[in-house]
Amino acid sequence: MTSRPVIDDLSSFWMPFTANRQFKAAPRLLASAKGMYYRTTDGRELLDGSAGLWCVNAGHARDEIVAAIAQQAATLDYAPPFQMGHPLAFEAAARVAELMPAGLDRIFFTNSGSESVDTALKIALAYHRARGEGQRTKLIGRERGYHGVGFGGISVGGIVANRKAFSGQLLPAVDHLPHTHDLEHNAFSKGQPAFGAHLADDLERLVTLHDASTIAAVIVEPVAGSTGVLVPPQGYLQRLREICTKHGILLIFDEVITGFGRLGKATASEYFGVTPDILTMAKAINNAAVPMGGVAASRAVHDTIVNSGAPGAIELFHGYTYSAHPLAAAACVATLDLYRREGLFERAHALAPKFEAAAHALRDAKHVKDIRNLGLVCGIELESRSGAPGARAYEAFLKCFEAGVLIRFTGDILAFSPPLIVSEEQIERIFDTVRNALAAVQ
Ligand code: PXG
Ligand code: PLP
Repeated sequence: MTSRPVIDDLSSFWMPFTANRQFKAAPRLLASAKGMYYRTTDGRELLDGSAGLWCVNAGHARDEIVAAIAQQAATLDYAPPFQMGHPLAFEAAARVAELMPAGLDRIFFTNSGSESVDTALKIALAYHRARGEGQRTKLIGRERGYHGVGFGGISVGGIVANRKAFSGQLLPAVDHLPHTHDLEHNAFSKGQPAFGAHLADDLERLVTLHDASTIAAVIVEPVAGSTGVLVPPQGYLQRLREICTKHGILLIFDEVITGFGRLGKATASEYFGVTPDILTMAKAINNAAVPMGGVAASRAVHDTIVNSGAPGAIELFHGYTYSAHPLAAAACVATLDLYRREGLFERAHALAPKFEAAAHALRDAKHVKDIRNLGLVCGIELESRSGAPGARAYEAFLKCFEAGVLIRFTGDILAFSPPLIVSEEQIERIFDTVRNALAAVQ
């Protein structure tokens, strides 16, 4: 395979969420990918333990998806989505709707998780306004929540590093629930931790403080991904749902990571048996082959907004140039076909016990403070090195990279979310590599 010469000067590209100076002093560049593996520009093979960035659930460069995109690019490269349409947009929406929890079958397309979150928050406000409750404007997020990087997303999000530089201009009417991470009670939980359902009751406190009549929506990740794989305590999501319903507050599940098989079901909502009013998605919606995201709204939410407009009027003043982009829609339909044909959600479900056992076998590995998992996602939290938070996980990540395994880290937490096509041997290799890496870091 011919590859282009690697450019010497990496300075033009301002890299996202990256230590630019450190990276450019010792770059890690990917040249190609197939199935479970990346290949680096210096020709080394990398086993993908993170599905790219939690998104390539069917494995890389799948022939069916590649062909669908190529054919679409040659047939209809672009179609305006405002007051115009193309058939694949409607097909993709119908196919996504089939996988959503019952009733959430109205799909708005975006190009990323961040856009999905901002779209969902706007839909929540528009819904209450259309019902004549326009004073319901407050949005409730959660500490340690990640909802992308739009101003809406960082406002409801709960990650201080993503907020502090912009803190003077965050959305004004926002409050936060406490996070559910509790190692004192729940360290080394397999699956859902037993302790912490009561933390959902904090929503009642916020309702008492603000009054329900001012609160539009609560947004949470069913399983928090970016802040280090925080699995919800047993009963917690059910409790949140009950409190939202009781007070007429919309519940939004941000399923950008959990959607499309990560937990062994189409959605976390299905996995936990808790149905939100609005659900955000992105990433694995089309195997990350072309940027795409979406928002699933309940019929009630959709119909309230759409039926409130005057005939001929645009009902929701919101949308993106690339909403339902033909290439993204083609990749989406091909991806959902592949998930179904290969039974990849069921495969993830079947592999989960093996994955759990392989992860928890690292309980006695050096530096390990906690291991937590659900479906095909796992977090391993390390003791931080005194005076250098994050350094240990970064060095472990580098050691794994050198040993040919790609993992993800955030702070001092290692995160694992392999493509759903991962084999048992590859699962063993990922965690063996991590064990060795941890033994080798200070
Ligand atoms: N919501 C959730 C729950 C996410 O996980 C987003 C929104 C934003 O999606 P976009 O497509 O705008 O990035 C995400 C994205 C990490 C990591 O380090 C996680 C994400 C993105 C990048 C890095 O774990 N999740
Ligand atoms: N900025 C300008 C000047 C634009 O014209 C547009 C779209 O037409 C946008 C931003 C928004 O771009 P997008 O629709 O791709 O989000």
